[in-house]
Amino acid sequence: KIIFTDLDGTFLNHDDYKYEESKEALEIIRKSSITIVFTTSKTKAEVELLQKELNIIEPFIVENGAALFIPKKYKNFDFSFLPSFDEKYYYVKFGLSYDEILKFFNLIKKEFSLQGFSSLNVDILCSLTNLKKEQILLSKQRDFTEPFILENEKDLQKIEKEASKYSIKITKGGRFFHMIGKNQDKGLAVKKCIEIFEKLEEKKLYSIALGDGKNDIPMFENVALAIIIKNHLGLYVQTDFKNSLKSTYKGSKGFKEMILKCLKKY
Ligand code: 2M8
Ligand code: MG
Ligand code: MG
Repeated sequence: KIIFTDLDGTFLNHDDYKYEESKEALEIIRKSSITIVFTTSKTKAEVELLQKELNIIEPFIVENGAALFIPKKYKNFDFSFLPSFDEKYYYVKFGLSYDEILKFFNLIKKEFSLQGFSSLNVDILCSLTNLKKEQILLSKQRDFTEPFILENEKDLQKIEKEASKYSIKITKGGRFFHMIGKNQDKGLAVKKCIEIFEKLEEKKLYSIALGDGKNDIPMFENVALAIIIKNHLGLYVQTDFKNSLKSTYKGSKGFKEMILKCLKKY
C-alpha cells in the first residue's frame, strides 16, 4: 500500500495548521510500514520542517506536483536510475523553474493587480495565512510555482489564456491561486511515484489519496481509492471518480477518521 495526502485542510487543519489527530493516524501507518507521501502546494523547505517535527523521512511531492523528492537510501531501494537533486534526495521534476514562472507573473501582474508570494511581505503573508513568521520564510523559499491573490476573480479566464502561451496554467488551493507549469499536477507526480515503487517492489501497490481541494482532483484520478476530506467551508470537492469516500470531519480529524476506516480492512 501507498498513501498520498494533501497537507493544508487535510493532514493539517485549515485554520490553525494543527495535526494532533493526524499524528495518531500516522502511528498506525508507520506500524504497517506503509509509505506516506505528502503531496502538497507547500515548498520543499516547509515539508522538510514538518517531517522533522513528525520524525519521519518519506518521499514527498511539492508545489502542486512540480517535483517528487525521494530520500536517498529510502527503505534501502536503489533509486540511482533517477537524477540526483543533492546529497539527500533523488528527484523527478514536472514543473518549470521559479524564474520562468516569475518572468510571466511579473509581465502580467500590473495589468491584473496580482500579488504573489515573491512580492508580498512577511507580515501580510502572516495575516493572510495564519502562519508564523518562521513558517512564512520557508513558504517563500519557492522553487517552481507562485501562489497569488487577484483583485478581480473575473480576470481569471483572461489570465489563463495568457498563461497558456507561456506553458503555464492556474490552479487553486485553500487560500491562493497558484501559477504552475502546464505539464504538472498532483496526479502526474502521484502516477510516477506509484510507477517507481511498483517497479522496485516488483508488485502492484494499492494506492490511496486524501485531499480537500480542487488541486487534489488529478491525484484522486490516479489512485485506487480517493478520500475526499470535508473542506473548511463544510463542502466536498466535486469529482466523478467512482471509487471515493467522504470524511465526516474536516482537516486532521477527518484524516484520522478515514485512515482508521481504511486500514482496519486490511
Ligand atoms: C499556499 O498553499 C495553500 C495550499 O492549499 C493555499 O493555496 O491556500 C502555499 O503557498 C504554501 O506554501 C503555504 O504554506 C500555504 C499557507 O496557507 O499557502
Ligand atoms: Mg488542501
Ligand atoms: Mg494543498
